[in-house]
Amino acid sequence: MKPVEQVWPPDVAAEYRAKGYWRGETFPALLRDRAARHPERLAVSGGGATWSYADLARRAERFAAGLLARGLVPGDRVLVQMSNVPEYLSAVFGIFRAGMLPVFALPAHRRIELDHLLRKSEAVAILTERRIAGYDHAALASALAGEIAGLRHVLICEPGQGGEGLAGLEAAPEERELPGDPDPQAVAFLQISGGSTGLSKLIPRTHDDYIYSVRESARISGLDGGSVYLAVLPISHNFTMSSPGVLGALYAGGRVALCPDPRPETGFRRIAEEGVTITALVPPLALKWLDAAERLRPDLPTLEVLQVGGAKFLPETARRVRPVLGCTLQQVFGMAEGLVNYTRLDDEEEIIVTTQGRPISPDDEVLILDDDGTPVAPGEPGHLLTRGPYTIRAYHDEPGANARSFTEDGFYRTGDIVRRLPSGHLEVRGRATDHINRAGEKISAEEVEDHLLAHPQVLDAVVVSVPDPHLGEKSCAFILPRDGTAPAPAELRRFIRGRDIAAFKVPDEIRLVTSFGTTAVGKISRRALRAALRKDHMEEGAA
Ligand code: OOB
Repeated sequence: MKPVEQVWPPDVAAEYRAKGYWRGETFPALLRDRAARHPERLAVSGGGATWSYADLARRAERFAAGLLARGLVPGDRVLVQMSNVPEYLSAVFGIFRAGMLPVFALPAHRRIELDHLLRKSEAVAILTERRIAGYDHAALASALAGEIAGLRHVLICEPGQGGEGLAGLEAAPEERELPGDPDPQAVAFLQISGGSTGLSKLIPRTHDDYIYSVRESARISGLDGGSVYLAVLPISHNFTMSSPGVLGALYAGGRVALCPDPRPETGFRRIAEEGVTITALVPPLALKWLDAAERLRPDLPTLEVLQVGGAKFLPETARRVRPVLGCTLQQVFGMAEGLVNYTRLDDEEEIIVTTQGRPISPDDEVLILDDDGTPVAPGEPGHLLTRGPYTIRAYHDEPGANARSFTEDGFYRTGDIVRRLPSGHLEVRGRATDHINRAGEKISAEEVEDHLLAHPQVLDAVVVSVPDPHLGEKSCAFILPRDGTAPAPAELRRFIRGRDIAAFKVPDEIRLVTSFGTTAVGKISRRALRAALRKDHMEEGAA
């Protein structure tokens, strides 16, 4: 197995420790500590469960013992594909407790994505639910285990009433010796990148760096022991997990409430039932919730903060949050690779509605550069590069991508175009790389193009993002057919679905073209071609 690591230069690491950013906390120790401090306090509610901190810690230990009893060993990687169920938390903390590393997949992922993540992480086990939203994940997991030699364990959670879905996978902790706490500098888990080129990359995050971002995020978002965080977005996404998310709520000794689906009616009901104080949405969902709240006038007196992030939230919509929902908006601009920016709860309303916040840490270094790599004048837009105490220096096992995505002195090239206000707040202006941000889900144009090119009647394909009033952006595929035998768009869509990829990657719009315009393929870069086609599409829309 290839070792997973995340290494900062020794002098930089020493400085982060000296400044108190990295405190040697680890996930197993964190849960044990909270369970000792306030064992009876509620930690998780929803999906039939009401678990105290002691319950959660006990369940995590039982699951850890179950993993060891099956023959998994510390250091093993376990791919987790679960929805917003309570068992997600006991499983993930159980994997940490067993000294193993979770690899986080999204419920929307299908064979192609899972196959890639499993192979790349060399996972020995996959943990998933029998069904999520009607899809048979157990069948897919078994099929993958038949094909990938190293994948030896298929672990199926059967969520039901009372959060007993992992019962069949547990063992008595007395019978298995659980390992000691991990090295805080060791990698705790593998998160996945949005990925602008091809398939997702694996992001190794350490206990020290991630817990620093969780601790500060919880503070910035005002979490304490009385906070109730409602998890609406997919729980394994970095935003829901740690900004401050479910981990921030547990760090602060508050409670995680689970939301079974993201519809506004469900969300309003859960907020009222649980006394939710903070929740997080992507912009298209926030828009739906605002429209629904104007209609339904829900009574949400406990809700203090609505976080919105993952994609650009337009000021017109942002302005409606306070009057309509009666809470403070917090914009969040983050990335699984590290850097997270927040508007502060006491920022002026104008800053809150027009910017995407400022970094967590005084040691988040932010560079804004022009195309030639020279810093732009203050206030001008440019490419955002960053490094700091919780931003990775490398992806796992990706020499090519690492050379492209990081500068020699360790800055991560985010691919985002931003400008910085005198206050340090960033305004996201766009993106330099070719991914589509569809309602917060990142889609690599290149990845979808590769699937389209596999169709026998497709000579070439170019996928671009186009603005959409509901999703923020949607994907449009321009298809150059082979020898005049054009495939019907519906047939192409069926073909892509049949490729077993996440449904959000299927192009929203498919256009057949006889050429890619004046821009001859091969003569200009695909990036320029994508830009030209996007422009054509938008001008047509405007005409
Ligand atoms: C979050 O993480 P990822 O890794 O799914 O996506 C990161 C990318 C950013 O580079 C940027 O292009 C975009 O998503 N993005 C935003 C944004 N928040 C993220 N673009 C405009 N405005 C925003 N507020 O999406 C993520 C991770 C942690 C917290 C929040 C979001």
